[in-house]
Amino acid sequence: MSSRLTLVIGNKNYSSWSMRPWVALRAAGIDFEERLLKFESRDWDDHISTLAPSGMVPVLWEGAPGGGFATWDTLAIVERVNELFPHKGLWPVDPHARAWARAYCAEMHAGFQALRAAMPMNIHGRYPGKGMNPNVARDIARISTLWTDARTRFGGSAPYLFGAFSAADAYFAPVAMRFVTYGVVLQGAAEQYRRRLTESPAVGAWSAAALAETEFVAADEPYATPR
Ligand SMILES: N[C@@H](CCC(=O)N[C@@H](CS)C(=O)NCC(=O)O)C(=O)O
Repeated sequence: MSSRLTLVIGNKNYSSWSMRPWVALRAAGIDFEERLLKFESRDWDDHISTLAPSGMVPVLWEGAPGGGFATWDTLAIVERVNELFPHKGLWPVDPHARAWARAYCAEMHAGFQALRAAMPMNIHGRYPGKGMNPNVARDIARISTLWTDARTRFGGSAPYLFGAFSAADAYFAPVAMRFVTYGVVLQGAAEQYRRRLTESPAVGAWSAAALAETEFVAADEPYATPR
């Protein structure tokens, strides 16, 4: 693979979908450029149609952004990166762990709508107690079960869901950040894993950059005092 990679992303404070492949690439040690299009900006309006076939971020470009080869949608990006770099450990080596890791990503990709709607990712924000309702509590319980089951069955003495850091960890990183923002505390192995995930180098690098951002996007700030 010779073409350089560029990941088109949104604001690091808010864009949970952008965070997933960025963290997966970074944790795997794969070189890439980033092109950050801020939400509700002139840059977004001017370039989104060229840089993002679906009108949404993230998008992975091989070669020139806007002119090379595009893969959009996080699951497709993870699979494309895995094909380009099959030895970088995007998916676990063990076939059963790999099957579960894919199921975990698919469940995250398609599900947890209540949590995603009521507790949008906002790495800057601190809103303990906000957004909780019975459907959100059900989503959180399911996530806690998923994390505990993977750690128990496949984690071994290594720190992450399926041992070494995989796409499944990247997929749940925005959820872990939401738990910090909204003061959600899990129990036992799930809480330990949440802490390890938020402290992992790739998640830490994304979060530090998110904290350095100053933009306020009202659509992503349901609990802020209006400015
Ligand atoms: N299923 C898509 C979801 C992408 C998505 O919803 N991206 C949001 C940002 S996190 C976006 O681009 N929103 C802009 C818009 O809808 O105009 C994926 O997995 O990549």
